[in-house]
This record gives sequence, C-alpha cells and structure tokens, in this order.
Amino acid sequence: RSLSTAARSSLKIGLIPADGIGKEVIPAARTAIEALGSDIPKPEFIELLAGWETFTRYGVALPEETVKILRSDCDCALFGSVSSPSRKVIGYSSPIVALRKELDLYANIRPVVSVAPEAGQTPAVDLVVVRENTECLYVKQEEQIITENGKEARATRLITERASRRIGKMAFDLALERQRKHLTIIHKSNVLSVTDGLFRETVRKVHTFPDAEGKYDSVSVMEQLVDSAVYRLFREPEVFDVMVAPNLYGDILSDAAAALVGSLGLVPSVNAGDDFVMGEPVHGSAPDIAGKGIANPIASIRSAALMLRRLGYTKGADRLDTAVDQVIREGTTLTPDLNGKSSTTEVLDAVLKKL
Ligand code: GGG
Repeated sequence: RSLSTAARSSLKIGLIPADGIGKEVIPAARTAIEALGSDIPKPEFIELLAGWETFTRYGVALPEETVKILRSDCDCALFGSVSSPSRKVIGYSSPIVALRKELDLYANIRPVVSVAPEAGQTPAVDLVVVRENTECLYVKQEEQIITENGKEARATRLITERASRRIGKMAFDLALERQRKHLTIIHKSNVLSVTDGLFRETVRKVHTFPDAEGKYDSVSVMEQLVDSAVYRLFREPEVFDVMVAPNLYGDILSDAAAALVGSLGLVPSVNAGDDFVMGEPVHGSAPDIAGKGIANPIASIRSAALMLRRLGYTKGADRLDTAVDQVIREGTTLTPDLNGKSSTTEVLDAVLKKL
C-alpha cells in the first residue's frame, strides 16, 4: 500500500484499542477524525483485536486476522496501549512489538512540544524523538541458564547497518523539514563500542552517502551519550531539535521528555514505514485509571493528526492540532493528569467544539 494521498474516495483506518485506557482514548480519536468532514476522505473504521486481554480470551496476542486485514484492507491504523505482563508467560509476546516488525514500521516518531509553558519554563520544549523501532533489545532473544553460581540471563542486542541507515535517513529527512535543522545522535558507544558504535557511525554517514548528493548539507549534526542526553534534556531541553536513537534509548528518552511538557497523556507518536503508518499514543494502558473515564484523549487525537499528516492530509491534521492546542491553552477542560477535573468525554467535547 502506498502512503500517497492519490485519489482516495475513502480512508480505511484500522482501530486497535488493545488494553486498558486504549479502549477509552482510541474511540475518542475516532470521533475527532469523524468530525473533520470533507477535509479528509470519508473515514471507514475497522475494529481489530490485539493485546493481553485478547491473549487471555483467545490464546493469541496478535491474531493473524488483525495483521492480514491491516495489510490488505487498511490505509493506516491507530493503536491504543497494551498491558504486557512483567513476567514470562508461555505463548505470549508483546503485540505492539510484533506489529511494528510485521508491518516493517521501522521508525517511531515522537514529537514532544509544550503548548502552554508554565511560568518560568522558558524556552518551550519543541523536539522530536526518532526511535528505531525494529531491533536493539526488542528483538527479544533472551535466555536463562543455570550455572554453578545460580541463574544467568542473557539478551541479544541487535544493531544492523541497514536499520541504522534507514532510521538515520528518516531522522535527517525530518530535520530538513524543521526550522532549526539540528540532529542529535544518541548512543553509548564509549561502552558499547560495537553495537552503538555501528549505530552512531552509520547514522553519521547518511549525509555523506553518494546518493544524498548534498541534500542534508543544511542539517547540523551533534552527538550525545544517552546518559548525558537525559541530563541535558532536563537542564536545557532547548538544545535538542531532532534526536535519533536506538530502540530502548528512544523509548526511555521520549517518556522522560514527556515529563517536561506536563503529561505523558499529551505525547503522540506514529509508527512509520515506507508503506504504512500507525498512530499510537506514547502512554501505556494505565491500569490504575482504566475504566474510570478520566484518561487523557489528547495523545490519541494528536496521534491521529500525525497519522493524517503523514498521509498528506495536512488540513485535517492542522485542524486537530489547533483544536487541541486551544483546549490546552484555555486550561479549563483538562483531565486529572494535567491537574484538571474533566473526564475523557468532556475533553473530547471541548476539542470537538473548537473544530
Ligand atoms: N501506547 C504505548 C504502549 O502501549 N506502551 C506500553 C508498551 O509499549 N508496552 C509494551 C508491551 O506491553 O508489550
């Protein structure tokens, strides 16, 4: 399937709420998309199963049917959140990690932007974490053996030149589109000189590849060890524009960056490949508040906007983002994660009014 907007009469969107608050925020995003009217092709939604609950009911976390329908019938998708257990469960494997691999969604693009900076919080945060989405420790090759000294557990950390090059290219392309055109490569190659060394070297080379033909000359490149990047993120977030990182560092960094803008409930992402795009709020399934009707729908609505933008529906995406920004700035209808008292539905209604 192509990402081009060419002559679509309808937009087929796979909806995978999965677990916990995913079941509350994905329907809210659906309603927001429906409110866009003729700014996008007529949306058609296809509800699909995945997640821990799906596993407990049907014995499989990512049904083959879900992947098949996404591949053959959908133009794009929205994924909610998943509650994988922290212990090994035989037969279970994280469906979101599997889905990213199945659909080759090799980049997780996570913009973190402060809309209404608190007093004294200057300058505002405006950065994008570009997380490699298919390898690193997430290849999930783990084993445990018993030695004479007790248990020993190992995990394979895979970094390839191919994956590092394509995520690097994605990050350079994103940097080119931004005003500051500044890219920071995140790694830990002073310790992991073979794996992170390959990531760092390969991303660095992207702008000097012969096929780049000077395209990225206007992008300034910096690099930063992951530990000091976290420190700088909290001390001087304004130094970062686009940050590109291997899978695990990108996962952690984007949650950390979310703390700077008020709540994880505000931060969207898209899982992007060359042929498909899937929006996904950065937050997890939040079992502590699931079912209470107070989950923040903004990360999911913004994820829908990112997904539409990537498909070329800029007007619809802009309308969603502007409506959300207005609601946040007004500050009267906010969910408890932002110290408000409003429900998911009340925040959604406030966004719909702005639309
Ligand atoms: N929407 C992001 C999300 O669900 N985060 C939690 C997560 O990725 N967990 C991994 C898993 O449960 O398999």
